[in-house]
Amino acid sequence: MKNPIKRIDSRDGKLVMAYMYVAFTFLAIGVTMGLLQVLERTGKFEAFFNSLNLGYYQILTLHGVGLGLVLTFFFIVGFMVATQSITTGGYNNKERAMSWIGFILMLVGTISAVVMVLLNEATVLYTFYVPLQAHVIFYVGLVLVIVGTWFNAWLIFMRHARFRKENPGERTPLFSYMSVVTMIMWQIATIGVAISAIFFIIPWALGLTDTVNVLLTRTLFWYFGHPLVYFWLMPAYMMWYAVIPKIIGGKIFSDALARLSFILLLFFSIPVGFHHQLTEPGIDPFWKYLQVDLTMFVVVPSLMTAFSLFATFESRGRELGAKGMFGWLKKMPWGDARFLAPFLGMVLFIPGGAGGIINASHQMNQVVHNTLWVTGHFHLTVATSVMLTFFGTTYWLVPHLTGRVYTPIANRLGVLQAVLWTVGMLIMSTAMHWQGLLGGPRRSAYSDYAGNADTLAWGPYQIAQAVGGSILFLGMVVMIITFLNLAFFAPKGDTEFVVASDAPGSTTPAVFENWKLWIGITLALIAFAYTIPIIDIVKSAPPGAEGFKLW
Ligand code: HAS
Repeated sequence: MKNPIKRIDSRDGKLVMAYMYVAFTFLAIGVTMGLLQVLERTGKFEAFFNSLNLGYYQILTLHGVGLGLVLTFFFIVGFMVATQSITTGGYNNKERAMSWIGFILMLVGTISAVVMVLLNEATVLYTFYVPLQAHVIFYVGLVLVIVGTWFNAWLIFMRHARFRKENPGERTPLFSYMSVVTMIMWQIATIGVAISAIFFIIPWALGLTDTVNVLLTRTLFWYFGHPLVYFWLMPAYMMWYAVIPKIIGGKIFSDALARLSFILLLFFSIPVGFHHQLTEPGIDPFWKYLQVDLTMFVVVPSLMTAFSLFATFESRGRELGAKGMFGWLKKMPWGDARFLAPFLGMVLFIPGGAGGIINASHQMNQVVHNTLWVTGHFHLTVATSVMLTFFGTTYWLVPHLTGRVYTPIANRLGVLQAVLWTVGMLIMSTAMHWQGLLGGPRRSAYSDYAGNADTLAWGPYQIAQAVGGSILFLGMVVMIITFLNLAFFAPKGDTEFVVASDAPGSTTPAVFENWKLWIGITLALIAFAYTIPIIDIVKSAPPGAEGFKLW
């Protein structure tokens, strides 16, 4: 008789689906806004855009907040809750209630912020740099979203600790471990943006202070902003390490290596925010250089991940009789969208990561900073590698949660989706990189530079972006249809919750659970990279902009 499928507790399943509904609603809204942007930038739809009651930057804010913050946060939290629930044995009522409280805070915060954007009261983009000012409700909404994620972080820590207490001496589940590391990183990083919003920006938006320290708030934003990109990436790595091996019929190459790469991501993802501020005056070049160096260290766990993935594919390929370095390519389950989508994400992460290294290469950053190159970079990383991985996960996670079958039709739609997304993104992001190298600025509407002599030279690239963006829009439509099908219409039945096991005989050193050590090193690195420059920034602030008036 076949082993019965291990099922998630149905109460946890409903909780996770609540997160998924919000995530996919914002996928639809955000991608639609993206399409409007690329069309506007061609300069060919002026009459249409004049008839819309939405400005370009309002659309861009909705796109960035909706996809970069709302879709990702809801999907990531839902995914972590699901994988921890199934691998640790489920939540008790108190733990589940914590996640529901987190969900409600995140939802109320999202609605508040988005309504303000729609009212054109918060056209400040997803980075909300001052001195652009939004309605205070926008900032309060974002704080609520962050606090909601904290409730989930505490839940993840508590459940992990309970597992250790109830199973002394046993190795903790890899999924739970990776979620704990990600959430520790998140907890430490979000304190920066919370301080910036609560102590500086909100009092200023309320009129309690007349001025705000621009450099300090930007620095606090990027203290959070770089780990934000790893908050997107680490859940994708969780799937690459702990799901993909099972889908191809293999085993995790090394549990210990996966844990080590997560610990390195914890160390190095926070003390690197200055690589987003390399062109900003007011930060001593020494500290910029130091953080650029640390950025090169954060590349190492990604290289380890690449190594581990190649090893997983090659081992499985050899088991199936493959020969040579790339013989495994012939043995992979190409027709399975649960594999194809994340795999295409991995392939595009190679140029995406290389672009990141170029951005981080100190003087070379001057060539690309604030150009469309950067937009091309993050569309390859978060919008392709991460999103395709999330889509590949949706195909088995959602039917598992709703008690439905992942049908061959859903799989065919998944394959189509992965191809559309990859082709669309390749066209759009290549054109963005190229236009960036020609000096095309990022975050600019056609109307901003319509009279510029360079506009003619950029024309073909903008048309290419609109073509790519339209294909991506189709990809989004296919994804939403598949999601709705798996959530509500596919036949009732069982779909496996995919969790890979590791190779026989592999061991994991107990030191990995030494949280005091890992958190201590992380805090020391942050103190090293940030203390002196922040003191400098505060001490050298222009009169009235110290930002400490309230204290
Ligand atoms: Fe970045 C700007 C540097 C990774 C996202 N980045 C951004 C922004 C975003 C973003 C959103 O140093 C814009 C922020 C804004 O609004 O201003 N980034 C890096 C570096 C990395 C990096 C060094 N970024 C990411 C990831 C993101 C992301 C991941 C989202 C998820 N980035 C920068 C810098 C800037 C920046 C500067 C500021 C630019 C400026 O001037 O404003 C690294 O972490 C990348 C390491 C990755 C690798 C690739 C490893 C490859 C793997 C795949 C293996 C494939 C397999 C398949 C196995 C080294 C793991 C093989 C199959 C075959 C058939 C071959």
